[in-house]
Amino acid sequence: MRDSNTLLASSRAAAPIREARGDSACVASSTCRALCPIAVDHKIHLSWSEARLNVEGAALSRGLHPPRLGIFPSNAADPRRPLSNRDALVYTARMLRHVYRRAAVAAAVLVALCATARCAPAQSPPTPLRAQVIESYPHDHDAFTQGLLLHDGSLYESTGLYGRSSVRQVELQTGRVIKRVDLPPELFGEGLAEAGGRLVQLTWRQGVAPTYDLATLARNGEFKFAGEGWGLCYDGQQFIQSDGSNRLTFRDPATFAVTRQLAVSQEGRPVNALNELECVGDTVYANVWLTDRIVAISTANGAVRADIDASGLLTPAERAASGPDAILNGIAHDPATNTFLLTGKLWPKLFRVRFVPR
Ligand SMILES: [Ca+2]
Repeated sequence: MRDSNTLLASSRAAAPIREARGDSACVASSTCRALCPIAVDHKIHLSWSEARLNVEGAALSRGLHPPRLGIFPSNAADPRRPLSNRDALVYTARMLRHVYRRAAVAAAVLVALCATARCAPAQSPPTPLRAQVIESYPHDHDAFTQGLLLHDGSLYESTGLYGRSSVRQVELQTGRVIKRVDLPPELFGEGLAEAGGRLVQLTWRQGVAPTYDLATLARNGEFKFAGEGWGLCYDGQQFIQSDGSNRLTFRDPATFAVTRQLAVSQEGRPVNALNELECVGDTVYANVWLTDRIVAISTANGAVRADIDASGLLTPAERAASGPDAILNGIAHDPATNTFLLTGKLWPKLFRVRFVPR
């Protein structure tokens, strides 16, 4: 298997195999989905840059350094241009040749099975849900909430703004701050997650993520990272980070090194401005910045599974009194009741909600 043309020729020759098996068999195949990220994604009209992101993520997850792939010539295409079917086939073949070079023949058959428009499934619309309020609690209306999490029944919060950023342990029922550590004035606090008895707090543009002892909130280290920090959650194996784009970055919990990246889309369109996150199983819940919307994202393929309307939590009077910066931002899952705690920047209240059909 010397080049992509050989793979392409093999793919064309194998087309009858696909037809014989039927599209549904291929669509249902997890192997197909795992090995053909572009082929599956191109059906939902990812752009070149987004497809590249997913290929690089696939390489990282297999221990390869993305630049070694070299499958996307820098001047090959407008990065915003949607992939055509042929483009997807060519680059899927090249990706597979690099990632699975020892199994190139099998890869050629898989390309044929997976990298066709009819084989790859379109994204189905997300389930429309809304936030049904169960209970509300007081919340510090001076807290510019950037991260929220519940761990063993204790509520932790990260706040932002220069000179006002902090990490707090908060009493849920009263909103009373039990413990608080302020950040230096040059750090702008962002997302917060817990792993192995340690809290990790992102900062916005400072490239540093301070860590804290969960019991005392004493600062006990820091990670360095590139780019902007927005939301952060921990899925039990890896940190998952947002940066204001439609990209989720998976990070090693011990080193914070990037292990995978995933483009988030809804019915083929990128969902940008992903902000505060909450990991629940194989789903990431994300606030969409400047909106009352939360999206539930599959960590398998970046597709939005549910689109949640969280408007109407504050009354119009509460909203008006809180100012224009008082936007929804803060999701914490309570596994004991399978409910969610939601709040916002500078909000006077925190809500326990259930996501129910609209
Ligand atoms: Ca959270």
